[in-house]
Amino acid sequence: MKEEHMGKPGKRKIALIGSGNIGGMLAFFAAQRELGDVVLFDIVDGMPQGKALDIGESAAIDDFDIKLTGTSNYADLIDAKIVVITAGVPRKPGMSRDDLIEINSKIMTEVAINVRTYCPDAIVIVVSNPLDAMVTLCQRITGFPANRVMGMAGVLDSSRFETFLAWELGVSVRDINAMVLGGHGDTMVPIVGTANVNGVPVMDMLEKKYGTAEKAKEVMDAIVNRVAKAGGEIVGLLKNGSAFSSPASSIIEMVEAVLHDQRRLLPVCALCRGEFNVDGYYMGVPAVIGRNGVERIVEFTLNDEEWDGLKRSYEAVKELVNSLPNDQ
Ligand code: TXD
Repeated sequence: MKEEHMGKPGKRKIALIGSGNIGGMLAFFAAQRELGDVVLFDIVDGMPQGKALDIGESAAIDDFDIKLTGTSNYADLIDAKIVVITAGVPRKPGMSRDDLIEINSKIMTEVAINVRTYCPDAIVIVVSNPLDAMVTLCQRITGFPANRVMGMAGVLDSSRFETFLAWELGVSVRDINAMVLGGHGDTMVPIVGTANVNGVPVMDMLEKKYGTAEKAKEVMDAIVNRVAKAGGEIVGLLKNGSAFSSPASSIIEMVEAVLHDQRRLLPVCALCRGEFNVDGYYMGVPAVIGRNGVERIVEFTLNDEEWDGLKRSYEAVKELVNSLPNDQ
């Protein structure tokens, strides 16, 4: 069954594989921004069709004019310009992202084979957890050049970091610039040294607020710790699923960077070939994102603590990726 909701045909196609919480939200955001025609894919019969219809029925109010399709047939994704993969199982309370590796590897394998067949020229953004392993698997199976396969995690983790900093400092989140690098797991590395409020170092502001460098560091350590556990905090509250609004916003930022060739400098999960001393593995690093996907990875100077953190995170990513089931 295929449900097509007509708008102006012939726009570029955005394929969303997985139409659950994140996929549905993504379709809505993409439609509202008229980023292209949206195809929602899922294996659950009727669900992607229902979501396509529901979102399509808001077009008259929200004033967008694109084609939305819901399907369980991979052939409907043919020649998509960009593919976002959220297919998989989310965490339940108490689970780590890594606990999902076995089940989500099976799903990713099936998805990647179909992406290779039906969307051979697409830029692919992987979202399913455990992120670093799922991106690796997707790139291996599709055989696409690494610049066309990347993962979303850093944009979300950085947004969480910026939000907590804004709350702590009592300033607009708009003025905060901060990045989280490394793997998308407990070892992720919020980069403190370069975190700033419109150029003013965050640590200077914390020191002014609390009087001593020690107390400022204590406060920052608590924020860093909350960032690393922020996904789990939401899983614990929702009890039945994981974060989906902020992940969808984060993905849209990357999709727009690609479709509009914006050359945004974003923290994304990209294949490193020596950058940050990471060789042959996917990990969260700053990269310029444009029409070719990952245009280039940007290295910069880290302090000793950040280097140590990144090294630890790299070890964890290696262990995770090397544990990918062999039969995939
Ligand atoms: O920062 C990040 N990268 C993340 C990742 C932030 C939040 C959530 N993150 C992960 O994204 C999460 O751990 C999951 O692995 C994915 C998707 O999260 P979502 O919240 O959207 O999960 P849902 O609502 O369960 O949706 C997943 C959908 C669901 O509708 C299934 O029917 C579908 O995936 N699914 C499949 N689709 C296509 N093909 C296959 N084989 C398949 N199996 C399940």
